[in-house]
Amino acid sequence: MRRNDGFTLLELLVVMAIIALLAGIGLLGIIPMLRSSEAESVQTVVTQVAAALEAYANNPQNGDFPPTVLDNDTLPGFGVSRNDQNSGIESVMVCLHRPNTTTSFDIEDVPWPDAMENRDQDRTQVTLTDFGMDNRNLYELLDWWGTPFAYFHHRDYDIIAAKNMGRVTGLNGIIKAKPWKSPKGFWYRRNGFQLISAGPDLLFNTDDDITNFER
Ligand SMILES: [Ca+2]
Ligand SMILES: [Ca+2]
Repeated sequence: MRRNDGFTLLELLVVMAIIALLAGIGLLGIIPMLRSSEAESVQTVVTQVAAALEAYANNPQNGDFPPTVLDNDTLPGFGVSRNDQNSGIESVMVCLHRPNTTTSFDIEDVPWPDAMENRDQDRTQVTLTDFGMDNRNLYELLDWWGTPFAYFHHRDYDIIAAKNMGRVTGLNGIIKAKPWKSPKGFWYRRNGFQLISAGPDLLFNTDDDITNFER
């Protein structure tokens, strides 16, 4: 009987160890699931903004995607002194929210708080957007993790990559963004644009980036 009790205790320990192991695996399994739901939200917003930009380009009044950098050619009378930070996403925000513009993208629909910020605090003397009192601010759209999106018009892919020009004000200072190339060496969306979230690692051009194209 004593010997049987011993085996029972050992069996109990084995069962407890297995339960602990399974619980550990279960907890580990939940962390990537949470991450992926955040990434899913960002992917949805990328798709929504991309659709709004396609509609923008298809509007004969515009005839093209927003430029990578706002200037007087694309917005006559724009007249801002540029600081070369966040230029792509600022251009997207201005183009989608210019006064009297209709767009399918509504900043209020972004499912995380504080998705719009003017982190580099650049402003202009002309009215840019229909954002009420703050319509002279050059705003950035931020991803779930607080990094401004990067945006590149296809005609600028080469020069931005060559000169390493994509400067974004991340949470911890300036980070660099480049357009993405396929493994075969072709630009993704070479006739369109690239819209890129840096993802949870807060860095661009790494595997967790969330983009408007399949990689
Ligand atoms: Ca800004
Ligand atoms: Ca990244």
